[in-house]
Amino acid sequence: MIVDDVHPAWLPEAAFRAIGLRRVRVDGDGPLVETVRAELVGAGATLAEPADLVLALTGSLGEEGFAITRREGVTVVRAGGQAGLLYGFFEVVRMGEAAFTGEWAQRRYAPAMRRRMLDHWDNVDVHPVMGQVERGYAGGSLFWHNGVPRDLARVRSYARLLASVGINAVAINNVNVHRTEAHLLTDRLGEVAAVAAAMRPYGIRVHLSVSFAAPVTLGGLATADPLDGKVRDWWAGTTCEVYETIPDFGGYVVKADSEGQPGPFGYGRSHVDGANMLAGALAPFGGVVHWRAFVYNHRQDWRDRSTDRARAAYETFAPLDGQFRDNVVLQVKHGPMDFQAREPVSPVIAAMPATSVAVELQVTQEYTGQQRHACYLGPMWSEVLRFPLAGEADVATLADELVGVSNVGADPFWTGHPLAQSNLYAFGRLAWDPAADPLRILDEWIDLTFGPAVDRAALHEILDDSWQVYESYTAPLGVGWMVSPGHHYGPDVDGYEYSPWGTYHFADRDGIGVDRTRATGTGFAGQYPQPWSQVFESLDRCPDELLLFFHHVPYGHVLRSGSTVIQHIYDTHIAGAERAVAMRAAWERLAGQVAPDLDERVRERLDEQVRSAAQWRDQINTYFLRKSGVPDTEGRHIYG
Ligand code: BDP
Repeated sequence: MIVDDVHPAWLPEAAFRAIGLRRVRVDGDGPLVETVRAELVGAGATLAEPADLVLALTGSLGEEGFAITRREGVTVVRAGGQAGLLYGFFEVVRMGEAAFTGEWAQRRYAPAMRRRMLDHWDNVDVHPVMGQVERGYAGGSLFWHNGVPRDLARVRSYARLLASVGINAVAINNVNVHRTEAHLLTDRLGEVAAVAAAMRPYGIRVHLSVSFAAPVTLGGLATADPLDGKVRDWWAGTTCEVYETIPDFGGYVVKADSEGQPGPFGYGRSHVDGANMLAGALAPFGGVVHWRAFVYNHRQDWRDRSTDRARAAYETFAPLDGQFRDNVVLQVKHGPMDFQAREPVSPVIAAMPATSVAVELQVTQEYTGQQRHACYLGPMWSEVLRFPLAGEADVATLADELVGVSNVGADPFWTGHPLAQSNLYAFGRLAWDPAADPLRILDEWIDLTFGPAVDRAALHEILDDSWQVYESYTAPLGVGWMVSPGHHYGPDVDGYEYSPWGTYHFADRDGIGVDRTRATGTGFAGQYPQPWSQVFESLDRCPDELLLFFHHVPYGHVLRSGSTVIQHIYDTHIAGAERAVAMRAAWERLAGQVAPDLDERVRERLDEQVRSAAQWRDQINTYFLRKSGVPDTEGRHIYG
């Protein structure tokens, strides 16, 4: 076990107590099997007979699957591959004493998604605007400090945490590839190799974000045109060197033609041309390219239906289905806009049946309180993954992979807000099993992190519906945005209203919302398969929580809940801010049950959440009182 100065997260020594008391046997060889042996010894277990716990490489359970059974007083974990054995070991950790109690028939486990990946938006240098980690709320980068690599002990501990929840891939640098970071592909490749070496014992493959313009900026060529022979040769040669240095390198992540990043459009080529060219360079080595679908015009004005940002990804990619090489994975954000607290599921996920699709979630809380607000995202992700987007097929079935933007940094608690560790945990667990109940996952996390004696009810009271609480005091009914431009923290109702980013609420004195219907609006609703196209199109059938995403309505419009839009805004914002106060009070009940430094950190964050929620309430309610002129039916004081 690795001991360093950071919080052990969900793997404190106590979590290994049951295993530490046992005699164990490990059958099999290989580097990950060695990791399992080292873990067992580190936990205090003895490698001796007769064993209480046997972990064996055998059978045909796939590379990552495993089975656990207990008969005649012996717990047996069987796995087909080394990674499966490692995951089986961590399952025994999660089970605790229950793994060694009673007798039970075989239980089989296998991941639903073949790749369960975290993307870091880390920079090597401290970027003048975005800082060390773009949208990072957990201190500096895990990998670099002031432009140079950090000590890798931390990275190894991180890999261990990730493996314990089944994550098997990490992209280590920002999708916006700045000048210094571009060099990770070539002359700074040694730094990538060092990170890969630290993560390898835990079965995690390292991927790299690359710039589409690299042949020009790094290779000195005159063009990065994907159909140019010299460009193709450059990528082939460069990729070959990458694999000579890192034989198990995962592949490239590419943000192209998006928010200022270069891409194939710059050369009059399509995204198939661009992605397939990189895929061709990676294919001989078994690598993949994660090609992001986050492509839209961020310098637009709202002229007509064609400029709706929500439509952009589908318009660019749906016509290309079936044309990508096998080792291209189209990486699609879960919603059509950009990680708002509430969005409909992206229709692109159903539009690419002949393409590998990764659904991208944002574990880092850019738009959900920036790890200053407690906001457990498991329920949101579960809703996304279980959404029956195409007939019987839900999003988890349509997706081949799950990718999350990491919320981890150099912070001693890993995630800034210690309770945000639950999001990292839930991401891994849901990627493994998207049908898992997010509140059970939370319970598991509480148990491992805080031990069985903690006041679980208090933690559940704070976290269970914290996503809905956050939603209730921020932008209403799916309309999104209303955050301060640039850093995206705190309210600014019109901050993005008159800007070129395609992010509007269209509130005026009569009503609010974006008309995305086919009948009178942008037509975005028409990108969905049935029945969703009709459901979203219909004012009566559209779910309340997405109403303003799809419709522009008067303030007096009556929701399915029976309330009017304006009254809903007042009620939810007042109730949401009250809930933030109640969350803080619930934490008080944990006094003395958690470590003082963690307690202090959480208190400081909850104070800020209470302040910020009140600010949101006051600004949103005042804004809509002034715009609409409609008073609160309860006669409550609305600030301003
Ligand atoms: C947005 C972030 C921006 C990222 C972008 C992306 O504000 O910093 O670069 O997503 O996903 O949410 O590429």
